[in-house]
Amino acid sequence: MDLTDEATYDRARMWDRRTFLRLTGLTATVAPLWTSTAAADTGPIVKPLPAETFDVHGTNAETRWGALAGTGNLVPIDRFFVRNHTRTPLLSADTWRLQLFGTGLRGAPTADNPVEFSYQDLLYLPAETVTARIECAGNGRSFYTTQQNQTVSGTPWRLGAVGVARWRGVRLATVLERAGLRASAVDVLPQGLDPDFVAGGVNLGPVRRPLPVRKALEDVLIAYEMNGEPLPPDHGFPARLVVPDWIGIASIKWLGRIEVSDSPLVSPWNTQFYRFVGPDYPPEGELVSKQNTKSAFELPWNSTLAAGRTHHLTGRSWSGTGGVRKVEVSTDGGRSWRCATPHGQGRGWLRWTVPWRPTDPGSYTLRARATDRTGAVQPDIASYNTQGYLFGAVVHHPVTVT
Ligand SMILES: Nc1nc2c(c(=O)[nH]1)N[C@H]1C(S)=C(S)[C@@H](COP(=O)(O)O)O[C@H]1N2
Ligand SMILES: [Mo]
Repeated sequence: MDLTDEATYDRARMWDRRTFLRLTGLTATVAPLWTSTAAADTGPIVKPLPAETFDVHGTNAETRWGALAGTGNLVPIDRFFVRNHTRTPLLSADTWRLQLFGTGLRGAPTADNPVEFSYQDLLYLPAETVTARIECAGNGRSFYTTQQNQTVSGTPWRLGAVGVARWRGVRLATVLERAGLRASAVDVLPQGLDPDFVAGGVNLGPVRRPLPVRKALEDVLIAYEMNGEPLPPDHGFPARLVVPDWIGIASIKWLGRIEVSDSPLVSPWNTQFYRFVGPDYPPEGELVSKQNTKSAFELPWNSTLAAGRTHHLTGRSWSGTGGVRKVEVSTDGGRSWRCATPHGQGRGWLRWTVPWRPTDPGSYTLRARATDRTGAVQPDIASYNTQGYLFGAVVHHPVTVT
């Protein structure tokens, strides 16, 4: 960080003082606290996981959609899903460094002698705020089994592995340029500081997945704030990537190192996982990068509704392929459909509502289907892949009317 550079100094001076104090104050007080109290006796996730808000799957916690009813466009931190390959590491912002190295940087710095940025350095760089959705590629996976009777491997999420937040941080482009990005660079490989991931007895190393420089320069953020708070430990403190519209694994948490290369990079997270594999795909599989389109009701699974009353069903639809144009809802098992009405403002997804007055008690399935801006409609059947990625078919949401 060179404060003799006039522009840099000016930005430092102009920094929103409240944010600055809050973030820097935090590094002195709160971070050591986490280190001393939480390490021994918490599970893989640090924040509380009340049963009415989360369904826990091993090291992961999914948001229960009923817990989003009545919330605004952003998912509050205490309800935001957590996807951990291993566990949340407790890092100190004081000792943390972001290290960049590789043949795609001027002078080709090595991993042993990288270009470094401290937490303070990031805070001094020009900041940007974006509202963006993060969604796990496996979101909806359980429906391959429950709706399509297919066997898939991986965490059996319903639809709660998705959330929208306001992220503040530095553009990855800014950091890459300051680190000396060369025109010949093609890929970057961001790595997390969480423990190595071991699968089937094999240590696959730190969680990491390459990203083309083209995407890295377009809209990727190195975020240090979430919904106006310093990034919470479970969501990547001190800093994480936010890669809009791409599958969640691209948004590496607890960012520690970024290799920048003038040749393509690989990791198990783009060669072994997060590929479509199965009868409909080539033998080597197909890379999963962009998210698809999904819809969910803000109702508990198997919830009970009173007959003879009007219920204002609410839900949200979202798409990695350029936003949602229209949402239709069926309350009679897909025989008839009517348009839902959008409500609220905000990016990341479309919130909608539709009135429903069930007359007769019994079991019903609610369905919502979105049309994206390209005109593509959520299908009835999702195309099978062995790891159950990108379940984009219409979900059958069971409710009981009494
Ligand atoms: N270092 C690291 N980054 C990670 C992961 C991880 O386990 N380790 N999980 C990824 C996956 S698969 C997803 S879906 C998102 C989830 O982000 P969240 O836990 O903040 O909701 O983080 C991604 N970044
Ligand atoms: Mo994920």
